Amino acid sequence: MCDYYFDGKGKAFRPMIVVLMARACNIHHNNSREVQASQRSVAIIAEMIHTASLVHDDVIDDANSRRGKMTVNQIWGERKAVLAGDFILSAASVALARIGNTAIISVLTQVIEDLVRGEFLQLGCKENENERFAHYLEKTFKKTASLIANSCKAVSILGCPDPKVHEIAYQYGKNVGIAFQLIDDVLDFTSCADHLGKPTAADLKLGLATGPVLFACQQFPEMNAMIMRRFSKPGDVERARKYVLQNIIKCSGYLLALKLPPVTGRGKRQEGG
Ligand code: GRG
Repeated sequence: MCDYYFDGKGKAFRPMIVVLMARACNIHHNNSREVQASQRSVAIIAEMIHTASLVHDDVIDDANSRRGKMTVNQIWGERKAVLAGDFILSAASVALARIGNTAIISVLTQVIEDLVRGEFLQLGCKENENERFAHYLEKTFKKTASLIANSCKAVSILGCPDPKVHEIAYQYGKNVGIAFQLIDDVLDFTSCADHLGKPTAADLKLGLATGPVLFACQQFPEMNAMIMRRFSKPGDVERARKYVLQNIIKCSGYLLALKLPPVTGRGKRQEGG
C-alpha cells in the first residue's frame, strides 16, 4: 500500500524544486555543483510528506481516483489507507531524524503542523466576503506552499550559512507553492478528467470555494449564497461552474489582449491561444 504511489507517475515537482534550490545555494556559497546527501534526503522526505498527505486527503474527500488510478482508500478501504499514510509519514520522520540536524528537524516538522492546520482551515468558510480571499491564501500557504517553502529553506541551511539566503529560499518556495496551487485550482475547472487523473470540478463538489470561485463571485454576486451553503442545493455545482468558466473566458480575453496565451491543461501555455 505504501509503495503504491511511488511508481514514478507523480510529477515529482517538489523534489525537483528542492534539488535545484540546493544546487543554487551550493553554487552561491562555495561554487560547489555537488548536491549533498543530506540535501537529497530533504528532497526525498518532501515527496514522502506530500505522498502521506495525498493518501490522507483522499480518505477525507472520499476520492476514488488520483494520477489516473484508483486511490488507496478505494482499493484497500479507509482504515488501511489512514494507516498507510501514517506509515509513510513515520518513515519520513525516521529519515529526517537520520539527517541529524535539529534545525532541519524543526523546519520540516513545521510543515506537518501546517498541513493539518490547512486542512482544518479548508473545513471553514468566512461569512464576511472581504475576509474570504485572505482565508483562502492562508489555507493555500499551509496546505501547499509551506512544504515547498520549508523544504527549500532546509536545503539552503545545509548548503549555505547566510540567514539572508535561507529567507530568500523560503520566500521563493512560498511564492512558487502559492502560484502552483492557484493554477491547480484553475485546472480543476478547465482541464478534462483524463488530463487531471481525477474528476473535474472536484472542489465544488466538496463544497470548496477556491480562487476561481472567489474571483467569479465579484462578477456574479449571487454566488455568495452558494458559497455559504457550500454548493449543497441541487444545481449549485453546475451553476457555479458555469459562472466560473464564463469569468475565466473573460480573463483569458484580457490575457489574449496582452498577447499572453491562456493557461491550459497541466499548466502548459498553449501556443496561439
Ligand atoms: C499526513 C502529513 C499529513 C497531513 C494530513 C490531509 C492533510 C493533513 C493534508 C492535505 C494536504 C494536501 C493533499 C494538499 C494538496 C496539495 C496538492 C496541490 C496536491 C497535488 O499535487 P501534485 O499535482 O500531485 O504535485 P502529484 O500527483 O504530481 O504528486
